[in-house]
Amino acid sequence: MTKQLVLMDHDGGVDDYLATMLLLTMDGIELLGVVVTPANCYVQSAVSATRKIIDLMEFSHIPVAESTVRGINPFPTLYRRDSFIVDHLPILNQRETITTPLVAETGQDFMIQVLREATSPVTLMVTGPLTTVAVALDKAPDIEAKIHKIVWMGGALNVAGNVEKSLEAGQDGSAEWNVYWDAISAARVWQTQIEIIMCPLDLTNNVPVTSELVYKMGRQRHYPISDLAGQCYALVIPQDYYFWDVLATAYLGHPEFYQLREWETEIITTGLSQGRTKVVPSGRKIYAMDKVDKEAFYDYILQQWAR
Ligand SMILES: [Ca+2]
Repeated sequence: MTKQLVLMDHDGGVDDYLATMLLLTMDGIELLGVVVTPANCYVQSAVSATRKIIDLMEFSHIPVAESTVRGINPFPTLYRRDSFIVDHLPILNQRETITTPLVAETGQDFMIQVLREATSPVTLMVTGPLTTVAVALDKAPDIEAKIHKIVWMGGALNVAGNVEKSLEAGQDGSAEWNVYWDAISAARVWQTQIEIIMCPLDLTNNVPVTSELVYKMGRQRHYPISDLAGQCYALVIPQDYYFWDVLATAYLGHPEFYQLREWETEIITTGLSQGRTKVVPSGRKIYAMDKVDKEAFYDYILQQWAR
């Protein structure tokens, strides 16, 4: 069986590390590298934590690259500091040195290089804003042909966004954070012919991180990866936390757990709805993950992290 080529682009939130940890357990995937987009994190910490996780999981040949793109609306500091905490977790600091390479090029240049050199089209697994992808496409339009599809956690189609409604900030509450950070770049990707399969808040709102599940991760205590996953979720369980990036990423391992639905959409880039993924007639066709077999998903992640 030939493996599915994947390049991951995450933005350093707690959920992003867990998505990376899940991707690394998938047998049918060949992970070509991990790009860190400086959005829901402090990027030095996020790059460091990512490399330590890859070391811990014994895949230290997989390169990590730091994207230097910029967004428009910064993520809240409260979320971004999680990257600093994760980078300090004891289980990630049992070794003095990091083996997983940090490439010299920027994340956007690394993305171009990986796609150009790939022997067949590559799936982009994006769990943060689409800015690095958009910048890479602007710099090297030829790479579009090398992108098999984009699987993306982002957007809110027929539910409210997760950016708080605020007159002061000029936001009506319809935007999802990964779009809102840089809606112009999301709109840029929307202009391509690339197949987009998104995991919107419409679905993730139904898949919470529950205490019961975090306790179950703890009971798999002989497995360091399950222990790390439980520690990461323990950090964020006081917030209303959902399987965002992890739910999107699990699609690569088990697409049959999901039902997709096609929508016609546009990205709103200005005004009070800046960052909204709006359903409009004759808009850009995308697939959204519409339903998921929750029990199968919960069982899957517990099983994959039992190592
Ligand atoms: Ca993320």
